[in-house]
Amino acid sequence: MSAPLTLAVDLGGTKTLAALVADGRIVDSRAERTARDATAEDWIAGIGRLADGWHGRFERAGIAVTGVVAGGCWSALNPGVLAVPDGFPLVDRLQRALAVPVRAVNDAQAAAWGEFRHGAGRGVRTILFMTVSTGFGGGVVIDGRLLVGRTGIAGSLGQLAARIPGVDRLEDTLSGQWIAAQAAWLGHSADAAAVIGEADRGVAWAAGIVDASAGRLAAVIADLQYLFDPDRIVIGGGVGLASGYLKRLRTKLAGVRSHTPAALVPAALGADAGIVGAADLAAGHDFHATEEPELSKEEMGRCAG
Ligand code: BMX
Repeated sequence: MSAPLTLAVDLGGTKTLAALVADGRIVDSRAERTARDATAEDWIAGIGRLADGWHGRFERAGIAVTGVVAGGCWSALNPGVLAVPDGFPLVDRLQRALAVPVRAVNDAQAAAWGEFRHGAGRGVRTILFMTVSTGFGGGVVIDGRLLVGRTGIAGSLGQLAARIPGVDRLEDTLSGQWIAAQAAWLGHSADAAAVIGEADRGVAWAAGIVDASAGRLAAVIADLQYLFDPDRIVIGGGVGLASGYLKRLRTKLAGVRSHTPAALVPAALGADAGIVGAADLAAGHDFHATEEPELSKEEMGRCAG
């Protein structure tokens, strides 16, 4: 008997992926750019369109989103990554659009779970997943449990304090958006991928930017190692997975003070880590996972509409 299909969606600050997934395997997939200026209702309608043609083939859905999910409500931590309205009733809206049960989770948490179950974290107990993408996010699996947290923010590494005076978030000193903004500030119109490409070709201004980002990531990795002592650190995201970026990160890591470093590996599922994790979570495979956060009525009330 074939495994039941799950519709999985990964909605990030740049790209939205949708796929039919069976037991960690992608059966069919579609992608489009995230309409950054559209409304959340438009994003839901967009997911409905991506899933068009698959209706009747899946019996549940999992969605991984940039931002925090608590009690089925979705909000931005950093609206600059994606301007999610505060407390958007994500699960309710998507269940209505798709007519199947939906489970929603943060994108980096989903990717951490995907890598733990089907990717670079197989066979170990504790992993840290970090995505350097539009923003900078993270997910933690400790001793086989996905850490979601009381209010859903566990692993949100981008929101840690920046080490630069005048900058609030660590994310705003190393993310894909930061890389592109630095290039623009230096007079170059290039997205993060193009900046890494230039750095690979030995262009000094680009190498300086990528090295600064990788150096800041290396410093936080060294800190987190003391906190979690993970078996593996898995790097994902469009920026994190660029070979030139990983190479620079490894060089920077060699230069930071750390205890015996954990193995640093690229996400084995690549850009599909979030999709695979969201599908697995929707199928209820996180039998060890922290329960959905228990929120007070007041906190639940933040879910608008
Ligand atoms: C931001 C935050 C995280 C997210 C991370 C990576 C928002 C909208 N997002 O730190 O929740 O995990 O970016 O997101 O506040 P991505 O879109 O770059 O994949």
